[in-house]
Amino acid sequence: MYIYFLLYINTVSGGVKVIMDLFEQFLVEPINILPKEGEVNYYGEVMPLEEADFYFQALLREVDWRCDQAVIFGKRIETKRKVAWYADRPFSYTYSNITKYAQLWTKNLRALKNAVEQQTGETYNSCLLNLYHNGSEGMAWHSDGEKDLQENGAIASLSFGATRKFAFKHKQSKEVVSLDLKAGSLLVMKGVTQKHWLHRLPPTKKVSEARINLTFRTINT
Ligand SMILES: O=C(O)CCC(=O)C(=O)O
Ligand SMILES: [Mn+2]
Repeated sequence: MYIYFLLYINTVSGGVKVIMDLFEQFLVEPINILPKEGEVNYYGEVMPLEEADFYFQALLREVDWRCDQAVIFGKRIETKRKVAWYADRPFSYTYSNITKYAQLWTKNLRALKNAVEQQTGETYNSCLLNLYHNGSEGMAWHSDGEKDLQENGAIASLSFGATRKFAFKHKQSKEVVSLDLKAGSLLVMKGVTQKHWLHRLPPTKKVSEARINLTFRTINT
């Protein structure tokens, strides 16, 4: 697989240092981008751009996209970002205090799930999908520690569409590690990552195109 990315570390003083600048190099093994207390394995782009474009268009068209709802300080809010949830069975899943029911895999989602399972050597029974219409939509700092999720289970993140920056922040030291996620790239968070690190998709004025992200997860059943 080919990788093409920049990895930045924000020093505690706020300075940004480029620690890696790899262009189109063959990546035999994924690399763990976290310096400590967790594992975030970056696989780079795992499919050709034409295939990533095909899935972006297909998912845009066929997924049952809905506004996300969350209850924050007792108030129900709706996000501009759209979400969907697909799984092996119509599991219920509680996320931001709202219970949702999964739909069954489409042919394309099942193909992507199988490919990601092969690539990562893990299995997943569900997928949370996010559609960001442009750079004004993002996701705030959080960790994926909902009680319905398998503890320390692998979460595989596959991206399509616009390139967006994705960042991790250590809960104690506040150290930040970030990278650009391009169309067709795969990243896997596992082990104690969610205990020690937050992650976010920062909003940006620089991006006007849409992005779709799929996170394959294992829900306790
Ligand atoms: O859009 C992304 O890359 C990440 C989404 C995410 O963190 C989540 O759905 O929990
Ligand atoms: Mn997340």
